[in-house]
Amino acid sequence: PREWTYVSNPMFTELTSPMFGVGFTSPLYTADPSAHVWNIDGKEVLYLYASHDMSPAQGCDHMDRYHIFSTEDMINWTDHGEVMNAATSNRYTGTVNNYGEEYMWAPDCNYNPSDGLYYFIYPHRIRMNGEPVWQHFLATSENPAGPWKCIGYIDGIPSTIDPCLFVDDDGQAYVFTSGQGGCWMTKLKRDNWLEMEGESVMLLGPDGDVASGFPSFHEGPWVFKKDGRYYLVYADGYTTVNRMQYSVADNIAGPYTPKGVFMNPMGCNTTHGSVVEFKGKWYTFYHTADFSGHGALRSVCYDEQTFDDEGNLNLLRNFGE
Ligand code: FUB
Repeated sequence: PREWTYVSNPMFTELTSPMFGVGFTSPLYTADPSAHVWNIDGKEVLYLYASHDMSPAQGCDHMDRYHIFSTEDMINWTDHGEVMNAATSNRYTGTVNNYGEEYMWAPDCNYNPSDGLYYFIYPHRIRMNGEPVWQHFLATSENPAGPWKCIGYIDGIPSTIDPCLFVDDDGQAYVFTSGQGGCWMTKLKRDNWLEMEGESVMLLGPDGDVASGFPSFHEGPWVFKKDGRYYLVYADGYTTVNRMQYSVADNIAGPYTPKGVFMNPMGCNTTHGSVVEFKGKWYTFYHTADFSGHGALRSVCYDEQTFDDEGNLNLLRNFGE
């Protein structure tokens, strides 16, 4: 039998849903977890930035808000509530709230050492000149769970999804995104994360990972650094479900060497996750749809992640397909 270590379920919340009305009570479905560890008042705290699944009928095209979670022990989780939604963001963009066109998908967050602020980044599909386009918005806060103030979007990144906001040891920030045929890296200006330093570059194409013998890059890039090497984790395009693969590089801009699959499908057609070190152990966060039985109502969970002697990610529990 499958056993999941969930973050948010069974956690029930009251939602206002265009489909079900005001005060509709539902499990809080979450997906696409981005995990970060911050030092808060001398304590290590793990924060989780996730997408929020809401409607089985409309699926991902209905996600328009976020919750943030935190833990100090990987057992007890705090839900910091609804921290951002399309209506809030629309106040900045001035666009009309129009469900179905204004999705907000997999977010991330990072800390900017130069101004001491946390930056929440989220891909928001909006209409520009009548055309749908994904923009990567930034919201800042003095605290890792908000309250957030939207400051606009990073103008110039190709219309892509799933931003991973990675800050290197020297404080330089990069955004990794997926779409338009591959994985993109965008370097940000040191003194202004709303602006790009140069152009976005494609790091991995859909067929870049030939070593595994399967179609490779699909979406959901996540970058972490361990022992001086950059690990790029992502969902592949394996049949109708996705597995998680990874590539490694000595330089952030590559070349990235494909290392293959480290997570088989985990009870959902999409996969998307993050790998993080917390209090001496490593964890991989991902999502499964087993709790709801519906691929558009996902739940975030995690497993401990181990590495072999060469620093390769060991395969996670293999529940098969
Ligand atoms: O959650 C919406 C989308 O589904 C994400 O952006 C993708 O990575 C996939 O998980």
